[in-house]
Amino acid sequence: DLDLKSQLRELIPEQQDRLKKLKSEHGKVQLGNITVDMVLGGMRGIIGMLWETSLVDPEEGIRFRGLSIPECRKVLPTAVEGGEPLPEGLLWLLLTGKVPTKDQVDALSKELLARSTVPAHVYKVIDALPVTAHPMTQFTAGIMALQVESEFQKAYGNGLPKSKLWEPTYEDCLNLIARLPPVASYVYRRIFKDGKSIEADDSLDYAANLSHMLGFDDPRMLELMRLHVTIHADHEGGNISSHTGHLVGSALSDPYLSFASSVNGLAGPLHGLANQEALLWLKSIIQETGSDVTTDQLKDYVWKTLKSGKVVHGFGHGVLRRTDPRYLCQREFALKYLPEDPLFQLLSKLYEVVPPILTELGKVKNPWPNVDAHSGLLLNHFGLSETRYHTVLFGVSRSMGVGSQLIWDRALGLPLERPKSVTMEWLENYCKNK
Ligand code: CMX
Repeated sequence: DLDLKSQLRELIPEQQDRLKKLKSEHGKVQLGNITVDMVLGGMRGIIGMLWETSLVDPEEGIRFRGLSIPECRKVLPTAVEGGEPLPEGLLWLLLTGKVPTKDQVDALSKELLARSTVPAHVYKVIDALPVTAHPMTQFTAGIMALQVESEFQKAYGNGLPKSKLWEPTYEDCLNLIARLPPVASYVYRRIFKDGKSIEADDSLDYAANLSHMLGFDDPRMLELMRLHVTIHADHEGGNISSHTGHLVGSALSDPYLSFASSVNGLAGPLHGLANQEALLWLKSIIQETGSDVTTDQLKDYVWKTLKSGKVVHGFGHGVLRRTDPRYLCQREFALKYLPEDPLFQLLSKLYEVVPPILTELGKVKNPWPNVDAHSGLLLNHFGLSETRYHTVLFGVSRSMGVGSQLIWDRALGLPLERPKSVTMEWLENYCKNK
């Protein structure tokens, strides 16, 4: 069957039963102890959320519905033989837990294209902002403007019962995912290309069209965009953009409202904006030292960055404890397509130099590089050199993960999220009495 929604309609009742059984049979099983450190430490290590579409193992990295990135690159349908996965295939996998056929992926590509018309007022909202506004600000403003067409908000207002709310959620999420490439590329062309926007090409898949509308038609860039969207789509539930989307959605805010919140979280430099910061940092090294930088010069530069009170963007992680597989597959891509790129060669050197220095600090739990160390230089290589724009592409990709989980949140009838907070006084008193 080529229709994604009817596949979901079949899957949902069995997953609802599974959740009911889990609750009734194991509802009282303990999952660990919460310490004061965890409460003060950004809730690290607290298991507190259901997230069906993916799971991060600290050593191994992300698995989308059980499949690692190398496995996804092997089994998901591609546009080019032996090439990068089509993100539509990942979306299908995230939503159904099943690897789609090429025909199913092609049908989903067409469905997304059919849903991709952006109402004119969205562009007017973006145009009302100064052209100097950060691309992420222009992008979220565009998402908020898309919200006007929310089917969820309409259906909720008309009293649609809770058991059916997943349907307008599905409609909104697919429309949102479909409309982000034209909105994102509009922002790019407005800021950097004198506002000359480019129409979608009906013959292209989702990521290729995104690249095309940005103005990049090199087949290697199309492959890069397919890889980029696939690996940035989802990273379990606790990271800021995913968690925010899920949290806001739990108030039954519609998918546009929820996802705009995700993107605002992604715009922080410790999260998605790290890809901008990491590339600016690489470029600053070359500017200051030239591209024939020695290992000792690099060590000095890293220490200088740290001593000035900055973090080394693109390194470290809240959950991972090894090199991010999203970094590794981008490295593979670079080795295949751009081994001579000076920024890539610099990053390869930093891959040796930075981890021992971060380890020496004695406090960094993971000295290894993450996804954001690598993505910017690949885009830069093919001409998308406007670093400030890069996080927008992370945002387009993240809609697939956040959107898929939102559909399941409503299908499973997950409740309002509302963890308990306490004051310092409360903690002091509690600990005194222990
Ligand atoms: N450079 C310098 N210091 C770092 C560091 C880095 N790359 N990574 C961690 N540290 C520091 C922290 O700032 C913290 O210092 P303080 O105790 O003085 O505040 C200490 O080491 C302990 O932090 P941690 O437990 O190892 O890491 P957290 O879980 O608190 O934070 C992260 C994780 C990603 C925010 C952090 O590693 C970081 O700031 N990295 C650089 C920014 C970055 O690349 N972010 C992108 C992550 C991926 C993504 O979400 O897109």
